[in-house]
Amino acid sequence: DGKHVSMPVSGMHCAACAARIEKIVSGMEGVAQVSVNLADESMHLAFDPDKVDLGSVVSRVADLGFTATPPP
Ligand code: 9UX
Repeated sequence: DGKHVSMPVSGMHCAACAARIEKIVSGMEGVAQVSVNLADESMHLAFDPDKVDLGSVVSRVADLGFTATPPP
């Protein structure tokens, strides 16, 4: 059983930005599903908290040049 979370993502300027994030994050262990919305500047994530933590996701997104802000 997994968790779902939505969070803001800043720094995206075109659809390819969103696609890059989806491609990389969806390949991470423990991530079941990821959907990035360019217009909303948001990301929805389904994940297994036993296999991946949100900090790792945020870090990978940062490596791509974007800022994801998880809920506190
Ligand atoms: Mo679009 Mo995003 O040309 O880094 S891929 S702005």
